[in-house]
Amino acid sequence: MGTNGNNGHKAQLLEQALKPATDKPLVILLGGHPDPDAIGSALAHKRICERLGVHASIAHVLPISRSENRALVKLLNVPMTRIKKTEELEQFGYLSLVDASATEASIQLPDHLELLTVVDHHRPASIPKAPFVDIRHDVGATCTIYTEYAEHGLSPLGAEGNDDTAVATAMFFGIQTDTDDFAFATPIDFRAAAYLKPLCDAEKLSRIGRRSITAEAMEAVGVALRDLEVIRDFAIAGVGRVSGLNRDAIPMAADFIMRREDIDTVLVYGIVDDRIDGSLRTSRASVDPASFMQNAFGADAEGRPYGGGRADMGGFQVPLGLLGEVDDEENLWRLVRELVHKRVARVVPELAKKSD
Ligand SMILES: [Mn+2]
Repeated sequence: MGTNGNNGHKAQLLEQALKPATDKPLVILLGGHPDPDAIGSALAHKRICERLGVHASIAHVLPISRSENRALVKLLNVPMTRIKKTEELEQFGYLSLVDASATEASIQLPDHLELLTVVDHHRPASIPKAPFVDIRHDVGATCTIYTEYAEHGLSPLGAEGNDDTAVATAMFFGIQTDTDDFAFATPIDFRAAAYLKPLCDAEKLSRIGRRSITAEAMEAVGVALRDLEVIRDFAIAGVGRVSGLNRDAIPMAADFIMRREDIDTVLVYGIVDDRIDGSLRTSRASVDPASFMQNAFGADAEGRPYGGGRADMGGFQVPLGLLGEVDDEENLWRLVRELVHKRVARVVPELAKKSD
């Protein structure tokens, strides 16, 4: 591969950026709800830090929301701490970001925290300023980039009698999930996965990959199927209320309904905490999820659209506002359902006729 020399160089630059950071502990702070790619990359990064004598911890702010990701953390004993307050970050002097190029917005970082490294595969809103930045768009996962560092860095996975099984297994699963089970994997992702595979715990990989879902999420999918309305090739379904921990039941239900052969666009919504949370999925090239949701739900008082853009392409969140004061859950759901149908009817007019 013609790029190996270059990426070997990147591994050296990463080590050079981390090497002097032995005077204060470093935190790898994960953004959003930690997913397998972020967790696998964080483990890989922590391992590099350890080899260099840098004390590194993995932390996250938002809960791990998918049960398969909780299974990953549990089965592989991933050392991760959830933090809720800025004070809990005071002890750290250095910051590393993996699978993200901006820091988690839901927490204020201490001023003295110094951003050392950024490794990511998403398009950044702005290029972050740090001694080491490696952002690539030709790979499907950040774990792929860390696999290349492992191959070309100072200590390959599994070398020197080290047991790197947990790290390799998490990294493989990170590539697998971020590439949609390799459907969108690039040749570089396949190459990385091939490097990791013999180092993985195949039994654990298969158990994590079974993707158990919580009883609440399964119940939510059931509610969605009973509520399902189909208008030509468009489907809409509400899941009722789901807890914040199980909000992924909404995209999960959307993905499941998308498999129905006679539809190509689906919108699933529910109540999560104090907001309406939804997911739009489409396989039709002419439907742009961002403008669909903007046409249906508009924007907030500051002109920010309720959906589209950002990380979750087909996601939208609308605050309940005054509706949140309705005490009766059944009434609240009826109102939310009516509101969503009314708004979606702006884009799918037949829905209004059907709801009458
Ligand atoms: Mn990723």
